[in-house]
Amino acid sequence: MRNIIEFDVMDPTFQRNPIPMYEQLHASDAILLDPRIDTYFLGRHDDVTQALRSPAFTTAPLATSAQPVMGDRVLAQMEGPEHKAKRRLVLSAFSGRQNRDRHSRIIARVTSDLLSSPMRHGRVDLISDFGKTYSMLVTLEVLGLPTDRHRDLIAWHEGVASFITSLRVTEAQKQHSLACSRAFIAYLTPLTADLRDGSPSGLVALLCNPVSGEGVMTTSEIIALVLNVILAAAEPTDKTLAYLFYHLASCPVRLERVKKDRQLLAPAIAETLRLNSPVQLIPRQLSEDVSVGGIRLPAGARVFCMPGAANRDPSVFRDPARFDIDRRQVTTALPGNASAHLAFGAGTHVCLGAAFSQIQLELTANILLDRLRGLRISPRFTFQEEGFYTRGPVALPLEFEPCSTANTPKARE
Ligand code: 2IO
Repeated sequence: MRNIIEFDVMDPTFQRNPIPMYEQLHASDAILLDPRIDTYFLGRHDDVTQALRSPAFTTAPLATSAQPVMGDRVLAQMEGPEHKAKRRLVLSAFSGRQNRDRHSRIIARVTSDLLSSPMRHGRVDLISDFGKTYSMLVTLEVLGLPTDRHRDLIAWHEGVASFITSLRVTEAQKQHSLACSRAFIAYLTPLTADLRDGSPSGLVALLCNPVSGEGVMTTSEIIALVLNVILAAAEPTDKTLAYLFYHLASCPVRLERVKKDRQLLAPAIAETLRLNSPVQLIPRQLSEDVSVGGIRLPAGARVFCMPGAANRDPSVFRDPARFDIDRRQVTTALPGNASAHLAFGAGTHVCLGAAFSQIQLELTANILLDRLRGLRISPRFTFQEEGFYTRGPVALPLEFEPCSTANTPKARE
């Protein structure tokens, strides 16, 4: 019998570690309800799949949680032909041989450049010394935007992202996020205007100069789409990379295995995304009464899908808390290998950057594994995570053999 468990999503114990609550949800086949914010939380794999695939679960909440800081609607808010056309346009900048080659060159160069200083010192914090800058630089270059202001953009990104990913914001936080959003938009606006009649490579140029009859977009539509892609590409990337290296470096046998057989990187990334989904919440709102596992949720109800919980559903993933690169088989008819995870969502709004992120993470992880000899997590470090909407390691200090000149093709400082 399915039931409803009431909980407090703001409870610090839950936010520090949501996994016991996920386990409780699975043990009793429950749906969670936070009566304080009148919102249901789905964490079973089949419930989350149903919600993400059903048009009755609309993306209306984004109008208040994202649009104010994006300046216009994001892709996830669109439906029908408009969604199809714009999604296809953005996707076209990420697919095809030429784009992939260009992206790979960018990713390899940014990774090498950012490694040159850590290589000399034999240490790097994968979040603060590498990941945050790396994810912003790769995103900007792929989009075809200049990188000289990347430090400002990282700060504005944080302000904008915190608005979207906070379940409750104080007035001061809101004002800060809105100020970051204004600064970001003011920075992007003249850049896109300049690109309107040029044709350098990258998504931004493509959005500014649509070739087909898919309609010319207004400036605020273009900026919101660009911001959407910047956020979606930058926010989860450093987190996933750090989780991946945590899972590798914390287990020397596993690290050696992956170093020797790089084919294992793809399943290691999938397993990382399953076990430590960087996006833990996906908001929806019901356009009509819907039954989820026999429980009737009323029209208008707000719902959060919890991919991080669905990815630990024991009816799909055997021994779900275990990091298992060889994960293949299942306990039910569902596929159950790590790629059955819902970290990229599902349905029409499934992450359009999923394939790009796979290439990005694999390429960068390969370079890190090649260059960082004797890789280990710094002793005395205690692993901690933060965030509940987007979640990631607070830090990941790594140590390795310093290397003065070899393998540092371009020392840039
Ligand atoms: C930017 C949470 C970083 C998306 C979002 C308002 C829309 C959408 C997502 C992901 C990741 C972000 N939502 N990407 O969950 O584009």
